Amino acid sequence: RATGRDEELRREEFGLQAAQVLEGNWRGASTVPSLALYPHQWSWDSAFIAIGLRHLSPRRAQCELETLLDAQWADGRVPHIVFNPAVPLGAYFPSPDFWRSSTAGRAAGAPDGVETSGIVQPPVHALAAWLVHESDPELSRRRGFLERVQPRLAAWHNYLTGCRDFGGAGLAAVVHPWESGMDNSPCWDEPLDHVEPAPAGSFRRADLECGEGADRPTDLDYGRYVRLAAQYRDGGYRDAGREHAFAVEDPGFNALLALSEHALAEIAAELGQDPAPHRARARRLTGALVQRLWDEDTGMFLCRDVRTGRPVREMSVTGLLPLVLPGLPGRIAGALVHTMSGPHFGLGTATDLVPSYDLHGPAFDACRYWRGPAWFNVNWLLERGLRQHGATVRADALEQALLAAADASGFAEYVDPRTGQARGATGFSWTAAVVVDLLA
Ligand code: 9WN
Repeated sequence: RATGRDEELRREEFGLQAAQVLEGNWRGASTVPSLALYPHQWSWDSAFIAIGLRHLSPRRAQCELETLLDAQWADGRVPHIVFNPAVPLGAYFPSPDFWRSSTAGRAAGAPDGVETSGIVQPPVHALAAWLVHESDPELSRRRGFLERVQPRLAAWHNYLTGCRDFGGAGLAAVVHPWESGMDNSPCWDEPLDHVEPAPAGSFRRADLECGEGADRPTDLDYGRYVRLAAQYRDGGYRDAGREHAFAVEDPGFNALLALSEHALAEIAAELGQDPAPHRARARRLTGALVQRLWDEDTGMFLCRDVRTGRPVREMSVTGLLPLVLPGLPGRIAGALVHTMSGPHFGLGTATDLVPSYDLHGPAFDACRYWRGPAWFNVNWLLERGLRQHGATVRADALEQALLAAADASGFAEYVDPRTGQARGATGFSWTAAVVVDLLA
């Protein structure tokens, strides 16, 4: 009994530490992912942060999402960074003077009052909004939270399904590796191969001043990121009528869009509207994912390079993320669980958390960002996916592993998937947020 009590106190203490991380990273109307490395608001980070914050302050969680949505562009895109004007330009690269949203993005409807980037990140926001509502429906109704965010979330999804369906199969394409949220995933090596990097010395990487070089993307990666972003900016952030040097259908990105469509259906029903169009879109997206990106040989989803029409034969965790979808055919869900637990991702054998990339892949690197390390937001999604498809024992084990790794690593940004050793920043917001959510 004494042990049980100790355990309870330990959990309580751990929950308080997670809450302190979120409190320390709160900037008055939104939360930074990490104080030194990412001193502005990031799009998909804020969605995960709101999912944690809702247990501490539903009011603040609503504010987190609404601050982000206030920076939405008129064409519906939700920018991947909302810049804090109080932060010096040199603190993060690329800074507002690179993106120039309020001038270069004018035709696409960038807002006037705030500087943002011009690219997007995975659409987890409607899911977050629904979960935030559920945490305190009374407050949410009183404040008209869903009434206010719903049109913006719908416009966001319309942008992705309307303006980004370059391949014509009903899936949204990303036009920059940063848009996937998995910046230097080996999946982008081939599609990036032809992109001429911006000259070394034409930009200064602020990330290397606070991050360990071996944990971060390479200079060659950055040269290409800069080239692509500058081209997109110089084309007025237009999507149609131009050839994109990088255009990829990413299974994780599209799975999160479909999952968020399910959330939009819940939101519509709560507001007394017809949920059917959202359910139909979620089904269409799920069908397109299966039809277009499922790969029988690897037992997972693969990215597809829209420019060449070819699948990218790299096993990245993004290809496991469709497990979050309730409407996934049982056969495919079963195969994903099998792949996750097999030699390539090693869950339950070589690893306790799912790595970001194939443990035996040629590009595997246990330290370098999205080329191997395990990430907490992604594992939180996979835990939900396992539970969704009835793999309760595995989901429980993953939940425990996630909590243990966050605890042992000081809420790290990511960890070595084999040892759990902290990599990147510590005191990282979405890591703390998913801990708060799992402990609730
Ligand atoms: C570029 C903030 C973001 C995350 C991304 C992660 C990293 C940025 C960077 O940090 O990307 O957007 O500068 O490396 O890859 O997923 O949202 O935490």
